[in-house]
Amino acid sequence: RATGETVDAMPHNANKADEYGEASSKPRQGAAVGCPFSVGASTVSETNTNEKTGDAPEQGVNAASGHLPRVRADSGGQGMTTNLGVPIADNQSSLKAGLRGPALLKDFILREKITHFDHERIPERIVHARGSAAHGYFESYDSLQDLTCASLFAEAGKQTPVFVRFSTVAGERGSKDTARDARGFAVKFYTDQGNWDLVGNNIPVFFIQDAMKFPDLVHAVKPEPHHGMPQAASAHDTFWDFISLMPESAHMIMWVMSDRGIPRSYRMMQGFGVHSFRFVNAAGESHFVKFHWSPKLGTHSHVWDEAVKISGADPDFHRRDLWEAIEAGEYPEWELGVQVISEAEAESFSFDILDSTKLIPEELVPVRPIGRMVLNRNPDNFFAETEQVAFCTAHVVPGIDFSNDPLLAGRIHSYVDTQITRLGGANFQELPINAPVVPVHNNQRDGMHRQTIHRGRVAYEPNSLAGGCPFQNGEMGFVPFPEPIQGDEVRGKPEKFAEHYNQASLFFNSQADHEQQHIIDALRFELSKVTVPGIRNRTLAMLRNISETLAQGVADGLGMPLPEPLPKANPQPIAAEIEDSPALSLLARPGDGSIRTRQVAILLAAGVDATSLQAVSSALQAEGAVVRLVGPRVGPFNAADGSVIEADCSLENQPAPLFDALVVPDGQDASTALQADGRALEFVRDSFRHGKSILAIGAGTQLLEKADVPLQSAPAGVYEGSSADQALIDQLIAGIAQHRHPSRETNPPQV
Ligand code: HDE
Repeated sequence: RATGETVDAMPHNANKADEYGEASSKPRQGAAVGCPFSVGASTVSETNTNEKTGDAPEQGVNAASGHLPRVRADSGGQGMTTNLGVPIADNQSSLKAGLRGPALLKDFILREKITHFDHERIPERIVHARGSAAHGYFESYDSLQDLTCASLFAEAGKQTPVFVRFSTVAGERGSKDTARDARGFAVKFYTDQGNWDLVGNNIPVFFIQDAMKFPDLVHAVKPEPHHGMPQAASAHDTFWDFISLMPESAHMIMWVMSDRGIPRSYRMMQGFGVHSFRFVNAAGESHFVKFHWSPKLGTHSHVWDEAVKISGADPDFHRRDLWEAIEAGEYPEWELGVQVISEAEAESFSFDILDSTKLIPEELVPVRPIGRMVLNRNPDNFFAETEQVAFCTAHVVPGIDFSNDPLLAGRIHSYVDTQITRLGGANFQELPINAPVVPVHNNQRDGMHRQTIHRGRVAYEPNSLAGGCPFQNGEMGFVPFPEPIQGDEVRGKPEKFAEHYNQASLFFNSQADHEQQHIIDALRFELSKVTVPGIRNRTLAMLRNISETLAQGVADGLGMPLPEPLPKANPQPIAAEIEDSPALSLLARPGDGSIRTRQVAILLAAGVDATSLQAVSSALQAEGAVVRLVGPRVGPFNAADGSVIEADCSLENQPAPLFDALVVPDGQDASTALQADGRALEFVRDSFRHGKSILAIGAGTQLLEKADVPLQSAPAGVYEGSSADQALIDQLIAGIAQHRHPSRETNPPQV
């Protein structure tokens, strides 16, 4: 929809009457009425005019748009055509032999339209089907030439366009955003030496050690094959059956069951390359590296009850959050850091750096910041960009190479392979979103949907007819690190891979008290959905090897006795380097302390005190928060002073879990009306239960009392006052900046 004026200018469909009876035999009136949307009225952040039709597109600030304009289309001011450019006279009725007669096969316009429609869907991704993406750029802090010859790190300030897709793993394409799951964090760098895809997750480790087990893992977590349930959930028998038989998953399970599995926003989670990769410099020297993305807004999560309720109220919660922030110019930003390890150091650890179920604690090897990434443009078209983007771990550039992690090896094969089915052939890299910004020259030819028109008669090398072109780049090209390799062919794993619990314990022990409790609660929930007692029991036996407190807490929650610990694959204890890693808690990254983009609900009803409402609203907006006025219905309400205040959303369409904080302004009549509305009481209770900051002014406090908020115990993050003075508002702002107030949590919840 373009603008308000355009809609008002078209109060009804003036062409409609021409579609019936005699009038339909004459051609329609033409473009003027049928084309109300003027050029330049796009809702996306740029006006995109098709280069083929004339004006050059506006480039915006993002260099990534540079290679997309040639394929962008915008129908503003254009007449409708078939796919072959034939002008279409009538888009309302099929061609018939007589008004009540049969439709005619020769109606190529109808047939083209329906045929195209019939083929609009492509297979969804086997995992990570549900996702959202954005364009942006990466900027290098320094020259990293001592470590890598990768051109994107060549000098300080160098910018490289990126396209980033975030995703859940298990759910289908239309599933909810707030499922408990790992999140994909896939970054495509369009470097000037080709595309590099860093296809990571928001969790630095993985469930399994070897690609051989990936299909089993995915079959176990996906909906059970006989009845297709549950959707986007790991809380079922087959998942926990597999996990409890695969103790190497213990560490990853700690992460997924922690608050990391239910992030508040894609903008507020870390990302990790997971595997060890190599940086290789121009002299051919190699270092192992682990990649870390750290969000400027800090790391924050939902609580489980909130995530469950959001999935009903707004299944697109994370998609909307990312989209709206970028449209508002609040560009999300992450810092890229690397842990750099020499071969010798790698040997010295108690764990194997080729084992993706292990991380390298930051206390052992600090993370060195090397650049920042800013996402500053939403895609123009979800399908063409977010759906068709093809990330592949095989896409590396000179200066970046693989390690021998056996999980990574499988991925190097899998991603290219899966795109061939998903995107319909071997030419998927020619799709605009996948194409590099540098020219492509080789002798690969033909295949489904080939776009390039190769000229000349030579498609082989060596050749003399084309002067040897395209020629090999030699040492200027991608040269694999010449790692000396020796060994027998064997199906097996190195010794250190057999230690499964040290880092699971490290993670659990490094969490704050409430974070530990959330892990216990999550396991209680998941295992209570498991119907086979033996699977619950075996999982408890596995948890005993991680932490007795954890195992006992979960067992109590299930009403079960503790079983014997699971026998260990490696009965010899291996001493871990450290037993506490503060960096593993979400609290380690509180963010920049601002409340920018935080969503705050101000409840209102007839008789609300306009002064306190407006004072809080303006103060919050001045801090960059997004304020929504929530009424019993949308539309205007008379305030106590006779002014009119418009509610832009309602208790019904925008319930409490969608907000970060709640404000109840003064106004006796408004408070009385809200106290009589069960939805308003639920709004307060959910805000309280989910640890949100709550401010009540004057008569607004009565609503909190009616909702059983235990005001007498002065709960953290609940602020009251007789008027909206600055000190009170400052308390609220500081409270929102803390994200939430876990000290209010009780088990079970009191409110
Ligand atoms: Fe993936 N994974 N994966 N994965 N993965 C896919 O590729 C696979 C793994 C990750 O936004 C698929 O294009 C194997 C680890 C992300 O488009 C597929 C193994 C990590 C995305 C595939 C793994 C990931 C995928 C499905 C074990 C974190 C979404 C569709 C050997 C480091 C990318 C597709 C996007 C997608 C295979 C394990 C992250 C089937 C075989 C570990 C973020 O190729």
